[in-house]
Amino acid sequence: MDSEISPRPVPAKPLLRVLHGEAVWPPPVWLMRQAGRYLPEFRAERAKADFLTRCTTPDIAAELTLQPIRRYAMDGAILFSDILVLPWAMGQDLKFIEGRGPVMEPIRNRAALDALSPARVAETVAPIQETLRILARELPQPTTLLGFAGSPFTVSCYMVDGGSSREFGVTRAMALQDPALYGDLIALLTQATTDMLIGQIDAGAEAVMLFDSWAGLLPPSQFRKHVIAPTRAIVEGIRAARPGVKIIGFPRLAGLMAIEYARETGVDALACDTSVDMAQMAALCPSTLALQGNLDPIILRNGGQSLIDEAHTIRNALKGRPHVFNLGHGVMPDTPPEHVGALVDAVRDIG
Ligand code: 1CP
Repeated sequence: MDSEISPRPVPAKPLLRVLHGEAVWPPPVWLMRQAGRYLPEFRAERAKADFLTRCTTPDIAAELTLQPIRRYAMDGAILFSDILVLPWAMGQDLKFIEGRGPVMEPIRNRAALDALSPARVAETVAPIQETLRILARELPQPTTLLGFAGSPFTVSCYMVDGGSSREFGVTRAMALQDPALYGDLIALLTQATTDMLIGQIDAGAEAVMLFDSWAGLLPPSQFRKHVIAPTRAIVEGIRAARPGVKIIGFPRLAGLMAIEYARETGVDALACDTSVDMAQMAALCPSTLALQGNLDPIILRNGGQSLIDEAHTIRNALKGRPHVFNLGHGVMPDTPPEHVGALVDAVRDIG
């Protein structure tokens, strides 16, 4: 049918088409943290191995990635892994503690930074490459396989503070008080992230996403230095090595700085957090820039008619523009799985 309407061959995958700057209706949909504790089949797998083992055992990681695809036929499948796998692969001690989150041996001086070994990343992440190869074979044809990494700033927050925090005060103080040390850490992460993402692409990732969850903590001068500049270097590094691969950037809670981020980094898609009015963002960005987002995860957890209405409001605000429907942050663990089904149906309903 499509070929009768459009004379040119259209790539089959809706999500990739949007990342190429095409408006697709209804928009493709996937959700951040779509593999997670809200799914009973995820909790069943979870009992079998600890988190890092799950990330680095190809059969388990592939299974966890596929679970939400089987249930909801999402347009995107995001590799099951974590942004903290990179510092762990460089030799930094990492544990995920129930109820507390990640705990790392903090990097606070030159000796600790020098002890990190980017040379060992390729070997440590080899099982993750294998996960991507399995997924590239097993995913349904229309589903786009997404690789990812944390952005240098957000990963540095966990590395320097040593775990989760609301403010990441130790990291932000180091950036001001010891700019040489902090700059070297960001430079190390920029190169290691570029290399790791190229490795993911070579193993089958069709597009990649950079999570900068804590970007909004920085004032503009620091944001330009530690978010925009490293992200631009990663985008340029990937483009030079693997031309044509699409990149999604997520500068969470960056406010107006997100516009400068999109322009200056050259990402193909800007993922928007819950605070963004998508119609306003669309008016402020070039029409070829894909926007991703941005339903509030609490609205998803809450369900009901307000979920359907809000999903339609976001979708309709971006009609005619390249848009990937998603949340503004990850699925909450206590979200009823049937709400996710209702959301996907609402996004795809064009009746
Ligand atoms: O099994 C468990 O309970 C562990 C929970 C879990 C999961 C499922 C963690 C611990 N990480 C993940 C997977 C994960 N993390 C994915 C892959 C799959 C998917 O999205 O479906 C991705 C893309 C991430 C990315 C990630 N990890 C981010 C960026 C996105 C965001 O949520 O802001 C961050 C900040 C992390 C760090 C992290 N990993 C896990 C925890 C508890 C944390 C700390 C979060 C915090 O500080 O608030």
